[in-house]
Amino acid sequence: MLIKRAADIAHSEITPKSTYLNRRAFLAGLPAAFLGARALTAGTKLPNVTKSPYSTSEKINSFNDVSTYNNYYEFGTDKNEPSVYAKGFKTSPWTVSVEGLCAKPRKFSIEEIMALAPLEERIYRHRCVERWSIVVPWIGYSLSTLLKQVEPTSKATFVAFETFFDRKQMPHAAGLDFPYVEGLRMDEAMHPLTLLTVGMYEETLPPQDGAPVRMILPWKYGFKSVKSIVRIKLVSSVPPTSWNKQASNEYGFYSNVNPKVDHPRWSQAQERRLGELRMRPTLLFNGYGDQVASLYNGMDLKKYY
Ligand SMILES: Nc1nc2c(c(=O)[nH]1)N[C@H]1C(S)=C(S)[C@@H](COP(=O)(O)O)O[C@H]1N2
Ligand SMILES: [Mo]
Repeated sequence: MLIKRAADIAHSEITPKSTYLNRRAFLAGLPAAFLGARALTAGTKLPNVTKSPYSTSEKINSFNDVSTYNNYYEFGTDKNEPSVYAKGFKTSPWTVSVEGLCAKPRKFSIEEIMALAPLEERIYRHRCVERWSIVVPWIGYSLSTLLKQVEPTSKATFVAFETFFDRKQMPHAAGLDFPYVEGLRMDEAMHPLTLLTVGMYEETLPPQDGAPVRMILPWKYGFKSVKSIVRIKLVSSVPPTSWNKQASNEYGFYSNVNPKVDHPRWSQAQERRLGELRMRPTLLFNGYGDQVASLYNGMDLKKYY
């Protein structure tokens, strides 16, 4: 059977339905595009995405690079496994609970998250601790927009993330304790570069890239950028993080990209862009130092790795 993607459907075919959806959207105060069930399946075109001044002008990797070479241990530990084993991952219905030290804790449906703020395309460099890097046009908005909704109290100094885990849907999960957890300091979480991500390449995220909602932190190693988030908790002390629990001498809490701090088993001074053969020099904070270095003023980055 041929299944049409939203972008392939002629306007004339959908007009009656869109009239109906517009009415529902008006009633709910949400953009119409997010109310149809089809809008939330993987690979659906996202409308009205604006360009961001935070984007790099470097050459973008192919969609194929970014969707077939993945780290997502819930769907297998080999880079090619998530694109195979995450097929059919159920991302609807989906809710994200935002809770903890805040005045207005609540659950957000994925539709509410998509409609909370204008979606921006942010072309970011992304660096994995295993020394590969990619350039991806992600789509989302700053995490601060979501956090402000729940009104964090002054006691909220860190943010803890928990991601989805279901052994039945993830029978190939291996190599870590699940669910995968991560954390940020509050000022890192509120930084405008910190992207709550719902899409890439003009579409909703494929499951292997973290559908329906993930983080992207371009100045940190890839493992901080958690996929398929279900809980965001405002807390008052450093939250546990999956890779630190696994090997604390290899993976610290901050995990800022730093060519001068080697991984105990290999140098971090160079990286290979997917699709290229040559090695490139790795930049401090992955090249985002102008924006983020001030977050770490006075900190010994060799100690706080
Ligand atoms: N839930 C979850 N999130 C995760 C991971 C994971 O195994 N599970 N791997 C991390 C690592 S190590 C990297 S490099 C990035 C990879 O994102 P990408 O596959 O979209 O490039 O996802 C991160 N987020
Ligand atoms: Mo990674």
